[in-house]
Amino acid sequence: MTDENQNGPSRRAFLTGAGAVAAGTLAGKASAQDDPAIAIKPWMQELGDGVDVSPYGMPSPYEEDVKRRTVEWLTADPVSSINFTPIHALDGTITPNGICFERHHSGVAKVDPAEHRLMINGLVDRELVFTMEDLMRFPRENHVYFLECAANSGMEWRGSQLNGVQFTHGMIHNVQYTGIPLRLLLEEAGVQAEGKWLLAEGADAAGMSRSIPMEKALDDCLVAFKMNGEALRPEQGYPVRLVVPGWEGNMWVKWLRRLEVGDQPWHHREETSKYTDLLDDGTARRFTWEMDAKSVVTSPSPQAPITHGPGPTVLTGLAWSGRGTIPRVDVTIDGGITWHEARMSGPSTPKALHRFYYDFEWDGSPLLVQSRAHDSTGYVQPTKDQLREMRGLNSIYHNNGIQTWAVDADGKAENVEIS
Ligand SMILES: Nc1nc2c(c(=O)[nH]1)N[C@H]1C(S)=C(S)[C@@H](COP(=O)(O)O)O[C@H]1N2
Ligand SMILES: [Mo]
Repeated sequence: MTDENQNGPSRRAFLTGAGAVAAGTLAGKASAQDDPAIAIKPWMQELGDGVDVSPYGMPSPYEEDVKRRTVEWLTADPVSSINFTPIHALDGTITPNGICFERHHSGVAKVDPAEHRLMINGLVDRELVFTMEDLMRFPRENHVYFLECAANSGMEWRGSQLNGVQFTHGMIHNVQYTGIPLRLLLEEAGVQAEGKWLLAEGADAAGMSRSIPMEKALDDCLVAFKMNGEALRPEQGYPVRLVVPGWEGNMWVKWLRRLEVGDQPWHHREETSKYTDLLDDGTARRFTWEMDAKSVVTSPSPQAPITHGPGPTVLTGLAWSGRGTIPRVDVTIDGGITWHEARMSGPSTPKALHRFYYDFEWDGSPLLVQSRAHDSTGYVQPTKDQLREMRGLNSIYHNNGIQTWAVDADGKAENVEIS
């Protein structure tokens, strides 16, 4: 095939329409003269690596920037810290295992699955201890769910602060879990009539624990051992973690070792001193488990500027709700003067990430980009001002306010606040 056949004007005109050519809005080059890179390249003239050079494959070295990142000043020590998913660089809805954000209270526990046990005790007919092999004999299910730390966007509560969607919204991941309905394990133990609460406890040195109401435990929680088809990563709780769909990430206990049935909540650290919201009147919101609907534009954004100049431009982002699906996302590029309904693409399943696109002709003028999610309960994502009106200025957790990116005429984007 000649260059003419691949990139010739006639084929271009066929693909994009004569009108588009006349308007000068092509997203490609007209001919080989315009782009010498079409020439033969070294990799076309030599053999590549054989199979098995990397028995467990890694991304292309050209993608090395697509990685988890932390913010040094956020925490005093990396064993009780957090990093962020590079959502600015991802597409679709599934988060690859190696770049799911991590949040640990005492580092990544090094659990030997052969020695690991899961115990059920408390108000049950039979206290039970399961090996991993025992767990594998229960019927299992597959579900895709997002996990969002309640502190996601927490640093943005009082105003725009961190310049990148990875840092403002990257305490989130969305993977397919394989796990056992928690209900089946509880039925095996026989929950007694007074058993209204469940304490889930981890096998890490922090022994992190949370109280979960029994209705939720019997509803859609999973005891999961696989993510995206392979074993959980150590960072995500290998060999077994609790999945609490739609609810704040803190409850998704990793390295799960104990489930205690009780008649009331335990009021442990993570549900008193942490993961509560101090209101202006001095009282605190507690047990705010469900993650409210939220969305964000991932590109353009500070780490994903527009580099191609004016013309056809793809705006994209993520939306989610702890209460169901996201039937609709609105997008504005003029700071909310006009809104456009985004195009949803990909599976729309409850309590999972949704992907949206808005394809537009950028005229090269500065933009104020925002997105606004509507969930299947009719709830609409609030502005940051509306949130602050309801909850005051002391909050950190549960910031689901609308995010704004200011894009300048060069396509560079910055974190700003306009409402
Ligand atoms: N055992 C244990 N479970 C835990 C934690 C922990 O430190 N120890 N951190 C919690 C918090 S605060 C969050 S947000 C999620 C993070 O899950 P991830 O590391 O898979 O992103 O795990 C939760 N489960
Ligand atoms: Mo968290």
